[in-house]
Amino acid sequence: MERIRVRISGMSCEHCVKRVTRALESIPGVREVRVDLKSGIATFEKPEGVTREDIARAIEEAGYRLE
Ligand SMILES: [Cu+2]
Repeated sequence: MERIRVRISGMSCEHCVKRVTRALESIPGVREVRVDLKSGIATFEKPEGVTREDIARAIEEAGYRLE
């Protein structure tokens, strides 16, 4: 597991934060998700096998964008 940090665009309220948090948590093995609305930054732990593409897809399916 490694802790990573990504920036997400399109979040405007706490509902967005919840949606993004759930989207990230839906990726197998991802845990300890923290999403900050003001900065748009999410941090979480992920297994080695989870790629940036997996993360981008989950975020886009929830209606947001990985920067
Ligand atoms: Cu919102």
